[in-house]
Parts: sequence; structure tokens; C-alpha cells
Amino acid sequence: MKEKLQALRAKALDELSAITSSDDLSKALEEFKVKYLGKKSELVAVMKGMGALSPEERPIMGQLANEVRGDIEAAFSEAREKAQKADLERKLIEETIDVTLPGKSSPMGRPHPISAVQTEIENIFIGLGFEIVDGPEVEYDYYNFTALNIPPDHPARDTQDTFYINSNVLLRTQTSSVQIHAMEKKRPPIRMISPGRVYRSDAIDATHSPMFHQIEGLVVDKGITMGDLKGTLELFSQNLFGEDTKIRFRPHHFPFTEPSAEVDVSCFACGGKGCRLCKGEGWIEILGAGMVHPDVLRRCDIDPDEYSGFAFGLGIERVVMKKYNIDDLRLLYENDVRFLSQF
Ligand code: 2U9
Repeated sequence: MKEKLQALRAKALDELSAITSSDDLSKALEEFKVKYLGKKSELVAVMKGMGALSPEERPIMGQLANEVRGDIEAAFSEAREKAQKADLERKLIEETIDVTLPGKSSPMGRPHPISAVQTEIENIFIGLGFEIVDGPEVEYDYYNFTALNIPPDHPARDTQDTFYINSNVLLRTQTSSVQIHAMEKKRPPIRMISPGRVYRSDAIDATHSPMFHQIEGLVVDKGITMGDLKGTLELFSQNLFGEDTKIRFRPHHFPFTEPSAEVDVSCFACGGKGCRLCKGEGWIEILGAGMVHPDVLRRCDIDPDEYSGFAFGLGIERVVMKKYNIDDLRLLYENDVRFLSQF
């Protein structure tokens, strides 16, 4: 039995030293523990056989068996500790964080040029005491056309080719419908702008799109004149295009305003001398405007003998294209970051 125990110790220690260099250390160590120190190990089997020894031999063999067990356990603990240390060192090397490395930068987003110009225009009008009012994009025919002096057979309906949802519901072609709702609900003084998407059944090309953005403005109060309209649009243009900007009114016709005008701003690229941006004109057409037609006021139960108002409208895309010298409207809708990141 003595030889058996000593041979067992030698075999275990040999096997253990072989394990240290094996690949899957923790698995090999676990298997070793079961094999040499577990309940079904050879050592336990030998110890169980001690009952057959003589009373003199039993304590000597018992002591030897304990020594062998102690040696194997000590060697095992040392090997496991070494393995754990090596594992930790490997992890520390592998998972080192170099705090001096530059971080990964996430690209900063920015508002789309249409949103940026819309916000800029909104802020100018907020500064002039206007409120911003939103309204539905799906609208009754009445609010989009009839209330604005465009009855069912009016030729103006042809020039604003419309997406109809049914015979009296449509996608709004202008945001004036929001202002009709406001005039029905509120009493003057009214000072508001309504920005938003509008829809016209146009084929898309460099200057047309079936969806675009407008801002329309409305002021209704006692004693409002064309002078107020001119002063407001002049201040607005100087804020948006620069303090030397001049404006000019050219007579025009809109069904919902009388008198009506198209409004040009002096070219902010050449100051009015004439250049490519203004096509040699010195002026750029930006706005439509006029005094709110008395019939429009009357339909909203506002007495035109007591109150008067002015209104104006502009297409945001047109302003963006002029401001940033973009010659194709489609670029604004393609969402190509290489294009958008320039603004
Ligand atoms: C009410 C009464 C009148 C708003 C106005 C224009 C002139 C105008 C166009 C500019 C380019 C639309 O985007 S565009 O195609 N708009 O020329 N808009 S006056 O007139 C109103 C608004 C509300 C109650």
C-alpha cells in the first residue's frame, strides 16, 4: 500500500505539471481535481481499503495517505493560483484601454436648410409680435379655396392643380386655410404667420415639386394700411437678407387680396447691380402680398368697414435656393448628406 500511495502521488504531480502547459487550463484543472481529489478518486479507494490492514499498519498508512492527499492538494492549489494569475495577466494585456487614443467622433447633425430658413423667418416675425399658427394639411375645399374668393369654377383652381381626397376634401395648396380658421375663431387684432407643407399636383423638376413649404402672414386690425404691409415686409427682408436690402412692389392679381402685388428684394449677391443670381435684374422675386379682400373678411364675420388687413406669402424653398445659390430644387429632397452638410 505504501508503494501504491507513493506511486499515486508521483503520477498526480507529474500529470499536474503537464497540465500547467495545457491550453484549456481551468477545464484540465477541474478534471484533475475530480480524478485525484474527488469522492471517486483512486486515493479515496486506497483509503477505503485500509480497514483490511493490521492495527499497527493502519495509523502509518493513514498518515501517509493524508500526506499524499496534502501534497496533491497543495500542488493543485499552487497550480490553480498560477493559472488564475496568468489568466488575469493575459486579460490585463488584452483589455488594456489606451486612454490617450483619440475618441470615435459621432458626426453632428444639423437642421435641414428648409427647416433652418423656416426657423429664421419664424424668429423674425416673432420679434415683430406675430404668433405662429399650425393647421391641418388635409383641408376642406371651402377653407382652401371658397373662403379665399376662389369659387368652384374659378380659373385660379386650375393654376393650383390640386390633390383631391374626395369632392370636398383635399391636400391644402396654400397655408391661407389656417388663417381662415384663425379669423373664424379669433377677433382682431390678429398678427400671425402659418408655416407648413403645401401640395400641388405638379411634376417634379428643377423648380417644381408636388410638395413644398410656405409661410403666409396675416395682420387684421383697425386702420391697417398698405404702408403697414410695406414697412413689415421691408423690416422682414432686411432681417433676412441684410440691412441694406430694399423692396419693390409690382402690381399683381390674387383673388384673396385687393390690391395685390408681387414683391421683389434687391439682390443680396450684387446689391442691385445685376448678376447671375438675379439674372441681371438687380431684383429677386420673393413674396406675394396685398390687402385682404373685404369679402374674405366678411366671410369670417369680420366687418371690413371697421377692420382691414394685409397678407403675404412666400415659398421657403425659393428663399433657400436663392440664399444658398442652389439651382435644382430636387437636391433639397434627396437627403444626400454630402449635399446637406454644406449648409
Ligand atoms: C388670408 C387672406 C389672404 C396670402 C398671400 C400670397 C399673396 C402669395 C405665394 C407666394 C409663393 C404662394 O408659395 S407661393 O406659391 N403666395 O403670393 N399669399 S397674399 O394671402 C392671404 C392669406 C390669408 C386670410
